[in-house]
Amino acid sequence: MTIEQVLEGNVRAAAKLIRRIDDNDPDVIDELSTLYAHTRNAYVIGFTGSPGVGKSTLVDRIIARFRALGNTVGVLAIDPTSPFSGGAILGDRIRMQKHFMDDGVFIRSLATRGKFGGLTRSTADAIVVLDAMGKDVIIVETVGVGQDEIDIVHSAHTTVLVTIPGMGDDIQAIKAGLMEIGDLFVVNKADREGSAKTAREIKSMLSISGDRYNSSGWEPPVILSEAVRDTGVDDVFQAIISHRNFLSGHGKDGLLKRQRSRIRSQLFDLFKETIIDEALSRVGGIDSLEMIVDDIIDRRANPYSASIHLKKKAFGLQRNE
Ligand SMILES: Nc1nc2c(ncn2[C@@H]2O[C@H](COP(=O)(O)OP(=O)(O)OP(=O)(O)O)[C@@H](O)[C@H]2O)c(=O)[nH]1
Ligand SMILES: [Mg+2]
Repeated sequence: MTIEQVLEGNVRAAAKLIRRIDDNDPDVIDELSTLYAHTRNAYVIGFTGSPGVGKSTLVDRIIARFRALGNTVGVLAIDPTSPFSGGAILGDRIRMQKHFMDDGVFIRSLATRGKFGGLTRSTADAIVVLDAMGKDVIIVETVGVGQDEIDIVHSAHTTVLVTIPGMGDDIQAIKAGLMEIGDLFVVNKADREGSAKTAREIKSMLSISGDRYNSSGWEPPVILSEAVRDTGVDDVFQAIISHRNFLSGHGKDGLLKRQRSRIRSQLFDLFKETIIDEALSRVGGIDSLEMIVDDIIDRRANPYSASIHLKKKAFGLQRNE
């Protein structure tokens, strides 16, 4: 029943399912298994960057452009830092209000901190829901420039890194690894001083570590924008479309690779979670782990032998032993 509704694009049914994903309801796997066959590989775009750089404002503008082309859009706002879910973040963090009345746009937020890499998992699950409900384009907004964000945007076809002038920390983060995942770089708030300099810095970093791009043939553009005034947003949109075209043409291998790596990491995460759940229950749950932690603190045990011991306890003995 619910599944049919989701497939018909019913907003309340989809919202309910995403809420259950966010709440870590283990039974949601049944629905997801059925929905998966109905996913059609919607185009997934990730927007990531430090708090307040203007991601939501930019996403809001990008939504309008996809809508003008007749595409339906799903948006997931991911917020691992917030203890609130749903309404609270929607109000505070998402500046996409003007799309709330539009049937073709569906906006939800996810705040799960989950169990083991839960946020990446629940993002992948929510993408399945939005895809199955028929959205053409799915936009994922993540706050931050750390490893979590890298993992999350791993599930995107096109990743947009947003920064602003004078954010030295961002530049360092980009240098340290985020560079690898950016398909386009946006220097937003270009009305502020130093935007051209920031763009130059990013470009020069890109040219230094250009190997990856030269081999794929895609050169990540660096674009200046002023999202509040809708300036430069056409360029951002065009760059997204160019990257999409690149992936379906020239970069087809790249697209297949991304798809593979996305499915691989999703499968790996799920498998890991199943195994850990099973193993934990066999060794007496999280409480018995805590007891071992006490032993390790007191040096009555060490994490190396303890983990091997746990493994043996969970899986080591054959049934007939
Ligand atoms: N001066 C200036 N302000 C901007 C620009 N774009 C967005 N802002 C403002 O920056 C603030 C933060 O914008 P958001 O779009 O909420 O930024 P965000 O990155 O989504 O923020 P979080 O989701 O909280 O991380 C808002 O007050 C926007 O109006 C811009 O181009 N120039
Ligand atoms: Mg935001």
